[in-house]
Amino acid sequence: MNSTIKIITSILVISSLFVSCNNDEPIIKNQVNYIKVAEAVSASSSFNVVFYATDSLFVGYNNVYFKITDKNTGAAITHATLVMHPLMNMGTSSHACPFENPADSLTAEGYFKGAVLFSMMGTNSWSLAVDVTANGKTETVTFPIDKVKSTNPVKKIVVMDSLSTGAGTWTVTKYPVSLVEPTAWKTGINTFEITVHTMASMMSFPCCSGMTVEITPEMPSMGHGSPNNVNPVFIGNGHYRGAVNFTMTGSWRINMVFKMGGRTLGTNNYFDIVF
Ligand SMILES: [Cu+2]
Repeated sequence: MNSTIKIITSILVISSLFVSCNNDEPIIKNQVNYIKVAEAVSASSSFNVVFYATDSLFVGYNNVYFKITDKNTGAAITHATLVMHPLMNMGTSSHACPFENPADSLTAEGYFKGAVLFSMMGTNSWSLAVDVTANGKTETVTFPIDKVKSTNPVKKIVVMDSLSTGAGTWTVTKYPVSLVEPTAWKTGINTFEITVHTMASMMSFPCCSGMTVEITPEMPSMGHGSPNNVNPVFIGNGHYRGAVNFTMTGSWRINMVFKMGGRTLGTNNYFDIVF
């Protein structure tokens, strides 16, 4: 390439980076795009808290981010304890969903980062209260949530375990399972990370550590699977990580078998993936 062509090519590449530049889209593809979900002031007006996500909130594992400002000094707060309380108001009843409270310190990009695993879609029915402890004060902020959308294919399933407890009686336990990684699939080896929680009550979802997970990806339309997959193993905090090998693009199904104490829990559990 001579230098003129190089310069023209550079200009084309640089300008193409800005073609899709608007308020909704990142300029650089791999940069995390923080979307402001809501902003609120805490109960006694000590803190201003801005709530961000990286996508529209959906049923499944959502990374959530917060920036906190001291209302009295205007200073950004860099160390705080955040305790989250997601709640869905269903009219006659209400329930929570699994969540992971943020760490006490900021990410490299300056956010308190946690996760909320919304269990149902909803319009004006979910809210997120956050107890913020910083500078010697604890105050609660409450964010109403306009919308939690469903996704197709789904990113969250529920494993239903029915344990016989005698003639005609069963104890049913629900295990919400959410897809964490990857957020974008590729041909070849993909990190495959899920969370498993136990639905102890409508309000309590402890993370589940004792599960054995076996995965079998298949391409149903073509009747084949793939080699070199790695069963997810427990890595802490309800997370299980393995690897899925997709040998081509298209529609895949990742079949999952969940076992605890040698017993298989539920049947026919899978994530469909299209890429
Ligand atoms: Cu609900």
